[in-house]
Amino acid sequence: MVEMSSFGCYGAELAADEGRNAAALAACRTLAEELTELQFPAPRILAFKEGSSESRYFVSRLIPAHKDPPYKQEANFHSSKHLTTEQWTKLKSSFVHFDDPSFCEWIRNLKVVPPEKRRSCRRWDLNIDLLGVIEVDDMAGVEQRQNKSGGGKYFFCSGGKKKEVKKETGLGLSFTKDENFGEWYSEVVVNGEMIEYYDISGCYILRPWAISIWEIMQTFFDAEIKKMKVKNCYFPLFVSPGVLQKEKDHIEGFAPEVAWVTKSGESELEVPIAIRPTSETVMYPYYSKWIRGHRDLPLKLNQWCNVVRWEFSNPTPFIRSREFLWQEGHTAFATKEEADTEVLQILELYRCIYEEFLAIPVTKGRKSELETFAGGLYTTSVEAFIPNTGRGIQGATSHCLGQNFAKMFEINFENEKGEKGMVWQNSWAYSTRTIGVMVMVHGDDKGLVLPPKVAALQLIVIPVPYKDADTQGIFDACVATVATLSDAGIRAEADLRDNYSPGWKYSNWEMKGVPLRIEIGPRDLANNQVRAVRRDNGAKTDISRVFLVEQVKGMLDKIQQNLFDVAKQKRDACVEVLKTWEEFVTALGQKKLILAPWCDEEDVEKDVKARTKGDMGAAKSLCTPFEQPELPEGTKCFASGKPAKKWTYWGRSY
Ligand code: 87F
Repeated sequence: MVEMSSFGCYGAELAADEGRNAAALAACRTLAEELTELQFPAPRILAFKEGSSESRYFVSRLIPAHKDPPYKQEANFHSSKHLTTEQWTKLKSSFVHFDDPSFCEWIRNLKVVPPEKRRSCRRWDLNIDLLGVIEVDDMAGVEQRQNKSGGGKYFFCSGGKKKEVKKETGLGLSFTKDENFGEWYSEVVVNGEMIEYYDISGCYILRPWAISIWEIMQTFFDAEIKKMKVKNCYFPLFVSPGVLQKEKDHIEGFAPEVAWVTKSGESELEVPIAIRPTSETVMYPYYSKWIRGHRDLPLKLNQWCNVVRWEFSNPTPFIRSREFLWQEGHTAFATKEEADTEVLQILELYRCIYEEFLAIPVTKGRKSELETFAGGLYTTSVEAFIPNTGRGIQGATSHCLGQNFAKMFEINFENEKGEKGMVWQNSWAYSTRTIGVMVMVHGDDKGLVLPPKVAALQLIVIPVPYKDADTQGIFDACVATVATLSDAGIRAEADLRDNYSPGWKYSNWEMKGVPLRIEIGPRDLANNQVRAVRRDNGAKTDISRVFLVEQVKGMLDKIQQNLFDVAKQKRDACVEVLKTWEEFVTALGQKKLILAPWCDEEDVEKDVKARTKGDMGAAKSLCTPFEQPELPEGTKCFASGKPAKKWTYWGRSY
């Protein structure tokens, strides 16, 4: 049989009636063809090798999309908006399941190009697309169709349909941010080496380039909360069902997202155990045990950990993944005042992470009743906005839980006077979502754009030796430049690889978003200078090596500031202040971030959601900003016509 170990594990899931793996593979390929032709989320497959990341990427991208019914695909993939009715009809009619035997038909017609033949031809000359590469030990299965036998690498091709050919180097993006934001994002996070797709939908490998950003934010935040006397701890990943369900309000709406372990090896667990989606119910039984008297308060704990939420809507790296990293802070106080104060202190740290580290403007505010964490008293958040999609995104939350959990978990204490009381609690978190927001806001058609404050590498030095140049002298200058900058605390490295051209290196580091590039060529060497090129705006400056450190520091600060300014300008340009329902509907259609006067009634928000329901998702309140514009007497709610109580941000959101 044809061995296709890269698909072996998907085989079961994708199996068709005949020739399980072959059919599954064929199904994948047919679908890839159809979907990519219609600009669907499947990447354009040139080739994938056994067990390669490409094959995993392909399957992990394709499976979730393919299993969605057409209306859902339509909603989830922006590109589908551009399809004509005809294309839609074609797509819908071609929407067949993997277990449809019609796929088997296709593999029979598939052109199998054996290794010898392929070596002698140039793929693009033949105008064929290479759909896959499989290693085979025994060609019995293929023999029937090709009358050919033998092992080796076989190439599956489909004819015709010429698409744009990407350079063999793998550099460059095939989608632009404006034309196809969703595909652009997926490509940027992979090509920028932030993530790798994984074969479990909604789970992603976070590569060092992403983790280094996370660590920089973590170092800042961890030091700040320690100043506030918060201590780190670690609670187990697993939750027993009884404890998880103790706070009913809290878990009710979330229950479908809780993942459970039901087996060990082949035997069923007597009692299944949940994987933490958040740790209130994990931690609070112990708060009850540890808090006895007022001297045990405040209790301020934080943990850096992963959580699992089995989401069903369109997964997106960093933004909506089934497992993510976060910090969760859980604090308990004797008084509400202390809790209130802390909610805002933490919110300010979140603003700082977004605005000062990630260079992303955010709005601080309070969530509506409908959006408040069930089981809590009130929720505050920092809200960001993605201009390209016209969607708001909750950046981080800081909740005052009031005494609800204290009641459930009996977290009581005795005050100085010997009176019994219940604690006041807060919980707060930010997650790896921050990184996704950063990519979406700053990235461009060349790839990632990292703000200097969070970039693992702030500066890359690239030697540019010409034919007869003093190559050694140039390399030495690069090494010396890195040493000088590193000594001054700048995160710098030289790219001295000799198997890549300077041009290739430029593109590579642009893709990875390094804020500043320094080029050193013969002319620079002669003039004791370097050439600096900014990633954010491409500006080039010659810098004397005498003033290197000051100049570079100045430039990095400017880049950081400019990224924030540009992002703020773009966001502000999307804000629409309006007062009527008609204006609201129009603005929503124009992907605006809406600021409108609202009566602040839960039923009215529900009504807004119901009235705006559609393929793109309903509109909802994002937050009521703490900074309120003046609300003139007699102003009416945009949605209900009742007297307005406050200005609130509205929009579609992630
Ligand atoms: C999903 C499944 C189960 C969100 C969930 O925001 C439970 C939950 O409780 C859940 N998704 N939430 C709300 C989390 C609230 C809160 N927890 C601590 C935070 C900050 C940190």
